[in-house]
Amino acid sequence: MRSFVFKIAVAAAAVAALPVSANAAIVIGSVTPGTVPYTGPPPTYDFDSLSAPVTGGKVTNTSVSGVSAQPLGSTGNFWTVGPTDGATGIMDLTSFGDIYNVSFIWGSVDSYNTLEFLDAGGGLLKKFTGSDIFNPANGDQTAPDLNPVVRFNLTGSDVTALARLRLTSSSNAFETDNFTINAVPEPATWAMMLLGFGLVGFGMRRRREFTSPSFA
Ligand SMILES: [Ca+2]
Ligand SMILES: [Ca+2]
Repeated sequence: MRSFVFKIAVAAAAVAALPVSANAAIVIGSVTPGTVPYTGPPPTYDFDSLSAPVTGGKVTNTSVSGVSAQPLGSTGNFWTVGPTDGATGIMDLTSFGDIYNVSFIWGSVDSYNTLEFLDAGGGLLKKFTGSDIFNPANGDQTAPDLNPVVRFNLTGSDVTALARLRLTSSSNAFETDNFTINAVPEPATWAMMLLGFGLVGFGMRRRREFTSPSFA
């Protein structure tokens, strides 16, 4: 019995030591200055050959002075949201099931750009503004720091709950391209899941042994 408790304690400590939290959270994983050409993760949606399930805003390949600018590193079409092109843009992610991270080029980051992660009922899971990405978020159209590839990491129940992204911008504009939606767990997440399955299996084996009726 002592060794059983000891094994559970060792396994629990190992789970606690892993870097991935089981708590629901959506956090900024990385903000990588933009490059020309683009060197971020392979896009799921580039608004060109890989069309995106978006409504609102405008998909265009043309920068318009005072309205929207193609993000640094973006090619072909990009997606822009703002008062002129449509101030609310929605990307539907319900076809993915679980989502472990989302990244995209956030072009000419402005303090008045807002990104919201929503669940299937429209409930807010997490909200970020341009000022969370870079300060000052002054909308510079050529500075790599203000046209970064931003990656958001999801953990816990948020992995399953995320259903759509909502982009809003109270002034022109919130420009984006090259969205990558990752539905495959990271290696560290896999390790934790496998350890979890192992613990459950171990517990079930022990319970069977302890509850077996004895007629001896
Ligand atoms: Ca594009
Ligand atoms: Ca902008």
